[in-house]
Amino acid sequence: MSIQDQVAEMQQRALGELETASDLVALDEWRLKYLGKKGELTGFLRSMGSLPAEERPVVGQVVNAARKLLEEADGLRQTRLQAIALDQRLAADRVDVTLPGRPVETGRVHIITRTMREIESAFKAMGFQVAEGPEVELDFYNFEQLNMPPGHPARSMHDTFYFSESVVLRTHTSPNQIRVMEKQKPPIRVIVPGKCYRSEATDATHDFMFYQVEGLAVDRNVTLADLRGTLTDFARRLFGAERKVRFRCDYFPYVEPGVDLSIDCMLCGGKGCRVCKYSGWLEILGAGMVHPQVLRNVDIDSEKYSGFAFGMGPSRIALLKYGIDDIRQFFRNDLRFLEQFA
Ligand code: 2NM
Repeated sequence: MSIQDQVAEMQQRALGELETASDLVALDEWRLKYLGKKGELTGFLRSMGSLPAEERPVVGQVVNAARKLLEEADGLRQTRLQAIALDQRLAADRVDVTLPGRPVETGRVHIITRTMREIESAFKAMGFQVAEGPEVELDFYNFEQLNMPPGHPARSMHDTFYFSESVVLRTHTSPNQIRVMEKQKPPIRVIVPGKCYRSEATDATHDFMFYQVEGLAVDRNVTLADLRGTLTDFARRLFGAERKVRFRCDYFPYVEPGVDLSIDCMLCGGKGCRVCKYSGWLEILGAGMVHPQVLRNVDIDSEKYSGFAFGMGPSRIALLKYGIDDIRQFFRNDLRFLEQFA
């Protein structure tokens, strides 16, 4: 068979195979096989060396014509296959715009955070500022400065987490009040919110981590009447303007006298129910006149100045406000519980 016939045969075969190249990878293989550097067309050009010189131009022309034809066919096929590939990709990536959207959950502020903010707003409205301090605290601030020297019986009321003999997790936010009084001289009106820790067996009303909001007012001529007025106002801002209040004696080592404040139970109107344990009253905070020794400890002249202080647990406040029966619910992160207070 002449070379011309061989080229013609190859061209037929190549065009036939091109029709069956079903994707771009197959097309690449096809191109290598026929048009590549080691492909069949190049093979013909190489074999021309063995032809008589006068035949070479003729064969060269035939081979080049075949190359041109195959390259054109390749180009067309490539365009076609690219279009098919694009169609396939578009079909695979298609977005069904008629599908319903996935619901976006809105977050909400945790009920304890909300309660803290309500307490803070009530006191801010009365001219108090907010101060925060460390949760890892020195025994010196957590106890000693608060009239509880080593061995003081009141220390055992606080089941303290110790890092060392002198470093603890604060058992209340009072140490931060001491820090405020060290830095700032009267007049002082401040509240100190934050986390506290006690190494206790937990039950429905105790957790090993809890929040506190404490407050302090120190100035000339601050009296128990100021304490009563301020905290009565607070109780009514938070629990309703019609609340009755009741102050009774209580003991805290860093105040003298110490009191606690109860309000009439807003759930039963004072008649007695599960939440107020059938007493008609709900205790919401402890308070007292800052002990003169505590003032002297921070170099405030207890002859010139006096102050009242108070402390409360937002968990207990929220518990009473919403009739919840177990404070451990607050930090279980069970959304079914937390979502109730949207
Ligand atoms: C309470 C009850 C009564 C209190 C006192 C002080 C300080 F630093 F001024 F001495 N801080 N917090 C206090 C007083 C806290 O919580 C039930």
